[in-house]
Amino acid sequence: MTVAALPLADRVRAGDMRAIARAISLIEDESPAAAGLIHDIFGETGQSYLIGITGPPGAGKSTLVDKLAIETRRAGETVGIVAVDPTSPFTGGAILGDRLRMHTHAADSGVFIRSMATRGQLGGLARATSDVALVFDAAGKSLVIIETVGVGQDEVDIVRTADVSIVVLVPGTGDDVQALKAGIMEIADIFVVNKADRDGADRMVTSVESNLALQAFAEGEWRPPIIKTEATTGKGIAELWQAIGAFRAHSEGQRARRIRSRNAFRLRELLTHRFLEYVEREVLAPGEFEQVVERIAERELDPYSAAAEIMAKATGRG
Ligand SMILES: Nc1nc2c(ncn2[C@@H]2O[C@H](COP(=O)(O)OP(=O)(O)OP(=O)(O)O)[C@@H](O)[C@H]2O)c(=O)[nH]1
Ligand SMILES: [Mg+2]
Repeated sequence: MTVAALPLADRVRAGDMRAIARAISLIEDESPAAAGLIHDIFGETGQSYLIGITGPPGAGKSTLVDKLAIETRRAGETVGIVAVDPTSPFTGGAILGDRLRMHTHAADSGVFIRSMATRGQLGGLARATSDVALVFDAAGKSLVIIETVGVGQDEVDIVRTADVSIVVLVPGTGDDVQALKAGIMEIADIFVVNKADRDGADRMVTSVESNLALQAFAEGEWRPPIIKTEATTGKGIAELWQAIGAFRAHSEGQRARRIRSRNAFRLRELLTHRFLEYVEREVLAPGEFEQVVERIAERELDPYSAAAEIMAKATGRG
């Protein structure tokens, strides 16, 4: 039997690039076949080390990830990269970015990159991103890097439940404190201050330092290091890779807990999605959801009572 004739899951497991691409497309299109594929491969996943990278738009995350990929390849790792590209699908930004980045690694079959454009539904995107990570995992990539913009709880959760969470900050964003408030500070295992070639990099480092100084770290507890990088030139990338290694060694005993919370997040997200889908399809008549929304708009009904009514209908406990 030729490789192409094998079931998709087997070809993914064999690390076949075209099969990986096909699997990702199924996931992206929310094809029912994607659930079957995840079913087939899930048992063997959990091997890859997941690196989550987040930060404000334009912080240089993609540039950093590309340089980091090169560094990890030197260390003998194989890498799958999935980036959530916030660019509007109308501008084709994701596709263009994808092409440019693939070009960087074109000669290297050890790196696989896929960007996913946000299509408005962030929840679906979080699900798709974690599924793509599973595909890379099953395909035998030793590292999976997930890049998301640090906006929206789902995207932050993806990174929070990775094996290591990296938060990228940049100097000169006007108000440094503003960036610190973005709700992504708490999740960092490692801080990166990128664009260190710019004015204010040291000030940014100091801001993060003073933020960390407010927290009480127990004896032997990991204290997030702050790494200055210049993603465009690759300066600081080796230090970042070292910090990842140090965190990995330090947190070995906690990895199971991370995986657990990753799976809890995934299950919760899926259930929420499935339940809503069920309610809209099976419980409510066509257009009923919109009618309820209309009644809320008219102040005839409050959202709590509306939800209670729908819950009662769905559970038969009216
Ligand atoms: N001066 C300077 N520019 C950088 C550095 N790193 C990245 N850039 C530039 O910053 C811009 C944004 O870089 P990206 O890597 O696309 O940033 P991103 O965080 O992935 O952006 P989004 O995915 O759109 O949020 C590009 O023009 C990069 O060339 C750096 O260290 N120094
Ligand atoms: Mg990017």
